[in-house]
Amino acid sequence: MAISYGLPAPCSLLMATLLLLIVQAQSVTRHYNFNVQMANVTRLCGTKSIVTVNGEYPGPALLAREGDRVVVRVTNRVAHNRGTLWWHAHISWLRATVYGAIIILPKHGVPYPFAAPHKEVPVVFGEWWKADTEAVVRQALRTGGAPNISDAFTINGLPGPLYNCSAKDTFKLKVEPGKTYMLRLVNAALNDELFFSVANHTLTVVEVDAVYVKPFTVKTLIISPGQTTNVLLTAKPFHPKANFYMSAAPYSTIRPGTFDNTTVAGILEYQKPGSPSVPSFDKDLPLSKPALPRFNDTGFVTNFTSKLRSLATPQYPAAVPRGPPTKRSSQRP
Ligand SMILES: [Cu+2]
Repeated sequence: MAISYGLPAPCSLLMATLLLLIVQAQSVTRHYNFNVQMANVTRLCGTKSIVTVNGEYPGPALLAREGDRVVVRVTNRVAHNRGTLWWHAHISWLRATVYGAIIILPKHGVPYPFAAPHKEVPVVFGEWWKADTEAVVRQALRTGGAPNISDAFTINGLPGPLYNCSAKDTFKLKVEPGKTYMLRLVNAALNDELFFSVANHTLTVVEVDAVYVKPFTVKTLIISPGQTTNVLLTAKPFHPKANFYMSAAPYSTIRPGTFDNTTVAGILEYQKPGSPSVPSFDKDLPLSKPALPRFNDTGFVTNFTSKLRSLATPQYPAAVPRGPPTKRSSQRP
């Protein structure tokens, strides 16, 4: 330690201890209050209301010293804070493993604009590399080439039975006959748009990116990385004496081999009547697999996205401009 150089030994020890104490005392907890709120801001001779933190634009800087503890208390004061969102890391490729759902229920006493589901289940899609993802991205930066594609997709962190050495890591959704479940789908994959389907069942899309949509029913849906989609899945009225794959595979218009063209599967299983607590998974039952679209089925994707409509009810109005656009709003910069 440079500062104690040349001091007698006991003194140097004392100095070191003192220094340590000072360093410890200097490692502090810093508290920040972030109020997410609307504020009027005037730029280019025009005033508009924007979302800000503490009314500041840009928002306040978070300052800390390495080793400090930072506590940020975020209070959201803007309207429409409801739905499925997700959080994730944003440094390098940490997002490959550092992510999770954010679920914001409606206020107490405010119903969904559809019949309340029996249960709600987060279903988060991800990607898994056998290699260290930091090494994957480092290599891509060094060579200037595309990063190595992932080895598997995951459902709630589990690649499922279609990959080597993975059968025990399978997401299982257990349902009761006749009940409706809301799956809160999140695509947390780094790079891939995904088709998703549950064999022999339909999915009713009710919310996309935390906004209610006019419900529509499909056998397969498409979800982009970063997107969320809530779907209702109604179980068959009687035990179907079968298990069903819930599968996801990528949509891509680029050359095969340049993206992870594998399929992740979870298993939808029915609770045996009268024995709800018994672990019911019966692997001897027949297993149905959904037919997913071809990886480059752009027609499917176009057809799916054309079905997205706002709810447009009195409670959830759609702010659609009426009449032709004014000269100003149609101006291009
Ligand atoms: Cu992000």
